[in-house]
Amino acid sequence: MKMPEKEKTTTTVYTCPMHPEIVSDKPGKCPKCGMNLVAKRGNDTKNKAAHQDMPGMKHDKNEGINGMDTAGNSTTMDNIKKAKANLGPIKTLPSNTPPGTVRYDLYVTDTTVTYGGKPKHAIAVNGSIPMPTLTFTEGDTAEIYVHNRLKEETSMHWHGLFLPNRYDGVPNMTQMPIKPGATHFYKFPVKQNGTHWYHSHTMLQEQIGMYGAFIIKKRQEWDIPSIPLVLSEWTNMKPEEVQRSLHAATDWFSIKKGTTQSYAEAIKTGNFKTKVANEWKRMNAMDVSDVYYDKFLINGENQYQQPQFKAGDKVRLRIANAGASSYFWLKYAGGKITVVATDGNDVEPVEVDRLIIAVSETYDVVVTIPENKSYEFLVTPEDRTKSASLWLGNGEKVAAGKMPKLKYFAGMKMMNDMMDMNGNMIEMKGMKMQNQIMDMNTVMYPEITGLENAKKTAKMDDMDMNDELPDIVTLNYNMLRDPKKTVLPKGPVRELKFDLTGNMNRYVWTLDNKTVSESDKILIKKGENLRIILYNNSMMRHPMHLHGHDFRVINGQGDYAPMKNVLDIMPMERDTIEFAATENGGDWFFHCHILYHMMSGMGRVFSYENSPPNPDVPDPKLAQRRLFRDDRMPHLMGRVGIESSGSDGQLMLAQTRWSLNTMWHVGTNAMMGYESETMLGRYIGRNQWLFPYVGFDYHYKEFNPGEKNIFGSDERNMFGQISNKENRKTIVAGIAYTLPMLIVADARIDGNGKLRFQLGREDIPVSKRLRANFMVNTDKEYAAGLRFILTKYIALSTHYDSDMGLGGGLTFNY
Ligand SMILES: [Cu+2]
Repeated sequence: MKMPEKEKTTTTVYTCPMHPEIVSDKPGKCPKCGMNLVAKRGNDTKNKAAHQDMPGMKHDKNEGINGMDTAGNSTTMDNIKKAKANLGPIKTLPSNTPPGTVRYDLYVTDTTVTYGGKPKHAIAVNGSIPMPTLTFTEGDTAEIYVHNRLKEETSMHWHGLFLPNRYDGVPNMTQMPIKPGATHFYKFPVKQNGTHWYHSHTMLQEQIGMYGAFIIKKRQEWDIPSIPLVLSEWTNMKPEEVQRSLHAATDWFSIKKGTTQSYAEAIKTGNFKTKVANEWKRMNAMDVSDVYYDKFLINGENQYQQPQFKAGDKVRLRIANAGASSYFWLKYAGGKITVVATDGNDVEPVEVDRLIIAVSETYDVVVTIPENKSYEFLVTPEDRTKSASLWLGNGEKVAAGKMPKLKYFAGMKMMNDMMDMNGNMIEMKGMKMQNQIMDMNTVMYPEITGLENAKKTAKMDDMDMNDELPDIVTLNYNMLRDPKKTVLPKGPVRELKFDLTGNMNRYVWTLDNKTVSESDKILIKKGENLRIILYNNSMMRHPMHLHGHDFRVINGQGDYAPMKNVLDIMPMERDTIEFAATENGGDWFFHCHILYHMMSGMGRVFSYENSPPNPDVPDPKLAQRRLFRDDRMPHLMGRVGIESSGSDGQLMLAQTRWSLNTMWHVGTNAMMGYESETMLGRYIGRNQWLFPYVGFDYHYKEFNPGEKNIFGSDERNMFGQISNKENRKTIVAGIAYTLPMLIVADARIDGNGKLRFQLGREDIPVSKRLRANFMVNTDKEYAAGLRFILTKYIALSTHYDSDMGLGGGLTFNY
């Protein structure tokens, strides 16, 4: 292939985005993770192709891999210059009403919606989902009456607003819950401007309709049309059931999404080794999001039309991600997206092809309608299962192009490499993972790394990959620059560090492995500056939100670091934020805004020292007890098999650390035996692999002298002790430990001094819907079974058990 002229003057080396120490003079695969190497040119290059140096790092190309936190500046400044020129001068108009009191009455009622094709319960405010857009102008005073017409408690939080603590709307923290039938009054001066939003902070109400836009216009505002866009998701499942299912580690959501990542799928795509390595590190299949949703919505509609625009019109979209757990990709069919604000704070305009909006973030963007056609503004959840669209303009439809499916096994391969055997994320040496600069998910994006199909990949390796790949500019936090200096006022600086931690399998999400109820409030002083360093040592990204304050996101923009109130932090990233403690007191929540992460305890409370008492929290002790209930809540789960040979099953009541578990095997006759074991135990450590327990074992089995199994007679166990299976009623104590390959080893001793050692594994993902399990122990018992999952709750099952023999039937899963 003839090389283009520009190529001859530059030196090209190939390196792995995940392993910068791997450098090669020709394209190929990384020996460490198998990822395609990407081209990285020498420093002299200024050609366009160099944009493609590293997926997700395009704006830092000139500086190579190291020091990229400060590097992208010149590229960002170029982008800002271009974006400003393209935006042109935008006329502003003064507000025609003087500052005054603006009153809203919000009536919260139960309602029924059919977003997911079936009538389901939801909550509306003034009959509307999303809740009505509340509009103010800077300098106004907000007076909002929330009338609770539900049969349950509620609350209202004004997300991103600076306000007196008692009006922040966190139940059992800044106020008591609004009782059914009661009205609560919120009043605060509107000191900011920009795009904000509001939502219920009570239980899971935010998932089923309690979210809306909160728009504050400047007194001198841009004279272009502006549309608030509230993004959300809908599931036909009750949110309480979603939450319980996540804790029960159901894989129903991945079956629905087609992301089981089973052994059959691994073998078929040549990823068997990857799958084994993944389970060896005790990981379950990973996804970028946890919940399956039936519909995605823009202002309550899947296809939202705004036909009034003509060629040349500019539109400001005020976008709030009100999804409970979905990040969204934003793409536009009519050209570049110009980002002008985030979380209600202006930024210098930058032009991008796409951006991801984290849960609870807001972005203001300006788009142009190029011709008299209808242009798609496409909203795609990060897992790319479905989408929602806004259509701007009238006429022939111009689609933005669906985003291709994620390459899950590529993601799994990367995760394997990033995770050590102790379940810690390995920090990349010499590589600053921060501010979304290097999107670690890039390995899963076919539009950047090429298709998963092996033939096509091989073909691409022969060519200059850079010319093949699309030049996609993706927004990251390093490109956000405040138009004014944002340095904090002088004051003492206190540094706090948090690791973001989690346990996917048990769905426990924490900071430093502690939930809100397991940790103390963090006392802060008015006048001091807080610098918070966050390290994401979990496998998911988390949108961390601070109530009542904006923070600086320390990026490459120096004194002009952007102000935000939500920080999206990707796995392995280490990000720094800082804020001035300027409030008059109170408790301010700092938490992950993924609703199900927050409810499991992922947060902390910042509390001003010597705060005046909050008149809306007359009994702080009671309030705290109720607040702590949220993440201490136990969840019930179970599995009951009804098969031809009898019944076996398990019921479990578990919370963050404790689990009460009862299991049984009941044969159809006494020769098969009846057994039940009840255990109470505590999960130890961040990974919760260790589980000491105490319990009670009842075993009755008629002794049959002729009976033998593959280990011989079960009259004695493998330690030579006489089995007491005929009639065993005894206390037990033991320790279970999760081994590589997710095999659980269990050693116990019973009240009669009998020892038992057991190995077993549940839920081996054989194929998309087929699960296998096995168990073997030193009492010469063994079992193996298969389940074919039909619905979330029902599976066809068969199993062989050394006591009960072969059986088949149904297994109910709860
Ligand atoms: Cu989270």
